[in-house]
Amino acid sequence: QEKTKISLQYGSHREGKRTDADMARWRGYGLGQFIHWGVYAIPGGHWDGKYYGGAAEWIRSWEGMPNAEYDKLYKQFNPVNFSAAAWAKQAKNMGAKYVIITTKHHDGFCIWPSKYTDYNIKNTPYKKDILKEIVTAYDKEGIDVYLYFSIIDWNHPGYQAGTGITPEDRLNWSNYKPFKTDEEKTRYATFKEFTRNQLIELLTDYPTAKGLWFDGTWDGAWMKEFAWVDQLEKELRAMRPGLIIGSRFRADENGKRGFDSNGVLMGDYEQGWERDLPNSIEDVHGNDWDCVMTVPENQWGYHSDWRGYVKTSDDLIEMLVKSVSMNGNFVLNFGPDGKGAIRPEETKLAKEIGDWMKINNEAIYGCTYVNLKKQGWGYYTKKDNKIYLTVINRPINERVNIEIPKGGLKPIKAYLLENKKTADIINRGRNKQNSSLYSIAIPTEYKSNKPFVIVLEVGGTE
Ligand code: FHN
Repeated sequence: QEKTKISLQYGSHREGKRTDADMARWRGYGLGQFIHWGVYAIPGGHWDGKYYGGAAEWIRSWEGMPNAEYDKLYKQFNPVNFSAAAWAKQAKNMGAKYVIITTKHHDGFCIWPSKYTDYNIKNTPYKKDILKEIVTAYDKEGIDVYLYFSIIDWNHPGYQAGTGITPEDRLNWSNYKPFKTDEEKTRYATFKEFTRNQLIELLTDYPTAKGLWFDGTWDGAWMKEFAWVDQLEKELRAMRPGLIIGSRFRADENGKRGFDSNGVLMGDYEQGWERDLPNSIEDVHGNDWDCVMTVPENQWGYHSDWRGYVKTSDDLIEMLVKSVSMNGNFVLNFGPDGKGAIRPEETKLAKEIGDWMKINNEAIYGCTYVNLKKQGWGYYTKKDNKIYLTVINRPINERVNIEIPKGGLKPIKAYLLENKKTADIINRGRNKQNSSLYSIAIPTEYKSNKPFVIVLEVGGTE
């Protein structure tokens, strides 16, 4: 029985995927790069000789970090090792098709010379517009740029999450306490106007950016402004036809974010997969989505002392393929240091992923989900008449098994993507469910210490 729909004025304004060319391009990216860079890169997870175990970009919220000290750090921001061209080249070599850059994180520091606050790059010793340098360099490499923007802004005097709200309360919408006094309301009104101005400024001054990536929108006061935010979203979209905005921007009138009260996605793609991946295609409900992933467990900005498990390129390649196999993009985070250098661990990963992508990118770019039963060896992706089998766990019997239901596409030939060597297709008959069973024999002489791809050309039906 169909659930009755709640009538919503500020819910999602579209059902189903966007069908335009800009979104089709987004869908084909496969791999992206995230960059978290701001003044938090200077302390790099330490203050006054003490180690901060939280995410480095949150250090200002730590009791060991006096806010007044943090808010002065920008006076030292002088990234003498920064080269936008080098970053962009590295991203290109890794195989990234888009980049999401933090224009302003929760601390409120702007890497562009915003007219609306002095807390920006122009007032650092560096002075130059870093955002412009980044956008220009990535544009030049043909990598699409998306602007990360935090709604939470710890620096703006008008930013407040509600009456008498504690930092903990801020994380929970139900703790929201509406502003009581006119003074509070006026202050928040200035903050809204400031936010709107900055967003218009970004779209005006960086006209090649393809989209906005919002964060820090769980804030109760912001969510309460659902009608105003909805209007703002319309305004931004009207300013820039084709603009891509994910599901984090606004809440509906019942405080539902990401998905509205009817369970319909808000925005153009789902932004809920942070340091997490869906397990199966059912988990993504037919929506576009991206996964944003850190290299260590939970560090986005630069932390000089990564503790705990650090992902390997094999881990990350698996996540990339897994994402694409479920119609998602995979975005890997980088946290450059206070001088503008990308740390050696990240450079090594970028190189290893890039080496893999050079051989195997055909199994990633523009590829989609394949409706075949999941197998233990790895993941399927597909483009036109080719199904790509990315082998993560090489079977001990050197055979990659597949099962094709009656009416499914018929295998014609198989070969290794790396060297085009034929892989024999062994027909193992049908199972009880009448599906055709095949084994693809991995060519015996083929050795690989990385995940590898078998191309299966298909045609006709089983
Ligand atoms: O609090 C932030 C965090 O620092 C980081 O920017 C991530 C990236 O998706 N977003 C927030 C948490 O959702």
